Amino acid sequence: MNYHILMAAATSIRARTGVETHDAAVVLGSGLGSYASTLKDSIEIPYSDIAGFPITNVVGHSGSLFSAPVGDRRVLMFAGRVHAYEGWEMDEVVFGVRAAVACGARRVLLTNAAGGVAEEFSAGDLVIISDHLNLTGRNPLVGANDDRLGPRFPDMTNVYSPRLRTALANTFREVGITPHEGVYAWFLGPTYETPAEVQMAKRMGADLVGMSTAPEAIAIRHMGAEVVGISLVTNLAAGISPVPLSHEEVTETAAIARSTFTSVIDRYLPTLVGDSDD
Ligand code: 8IG
Repeated sequence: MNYHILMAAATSIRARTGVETHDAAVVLGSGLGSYASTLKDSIEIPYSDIAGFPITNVVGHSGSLFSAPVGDRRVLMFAGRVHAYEGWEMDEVVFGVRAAVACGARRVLLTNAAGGVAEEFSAGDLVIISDHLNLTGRNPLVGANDDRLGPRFPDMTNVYSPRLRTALANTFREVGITPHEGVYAWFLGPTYETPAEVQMAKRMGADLVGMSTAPEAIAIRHMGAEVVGISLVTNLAAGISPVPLSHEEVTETAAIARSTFTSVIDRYLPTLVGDSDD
């Protein structure tokens, strides 16, 4: 990671927003990016205006960073993320969240669309990520460690903050939905898994399968900020589902789940920015 490019990105974000410190950040997953446009008094910065930022081009992934007030605090929201399966290097995949932490974000909510592996999950469920399995053999911290960002060998015991997960489960109950939790297995993609791979992941402890989130969680924890994650189960994983998987199914389910997702995020943002505790 080039430290100076990262600091230049943080400087661009500060300059474009006129906000010295953002308290938290949210990454919006596939089909969930439209949440950003519901933010009041937000400032939109196209990724192309941020120094060093990797630019997206995939259908269903727009590419802007939003800055918005939440009470007396500020949140950064990413509508569109870059994935390893598009050919981006690990440093590029985690660039945005690292820039957010460099802007002061102490807590980051990572959201994604994922395949459901656990028997109890149905398409449309929102699931709190309890932990992850990195099945890709890739890691954003490979290479020389920059001690200004974090330690060489970061502890991964509680990647997904127990405190933030408990608060998120309470938010789920408040909006009337079951607070499911699950382990997210990160696959490289872009193929969905074979049924045998889904069974492998399940036996290894996976409840969800997806192509994002874990590298960002690693990079954020490396920098010492807190992480919390939500998966929207947009499809049952291959072999769990009786029908073949399609990107259309994913976008349709995301559209149906959008209002519940919106209620959860609306209610959770004050906790995320730390309005209630510090
Ligand atoms: I949406 O079934 C979505 N993303 N790896 N497997 C993987 N990623 C996904 C899936 C899935 N569904």
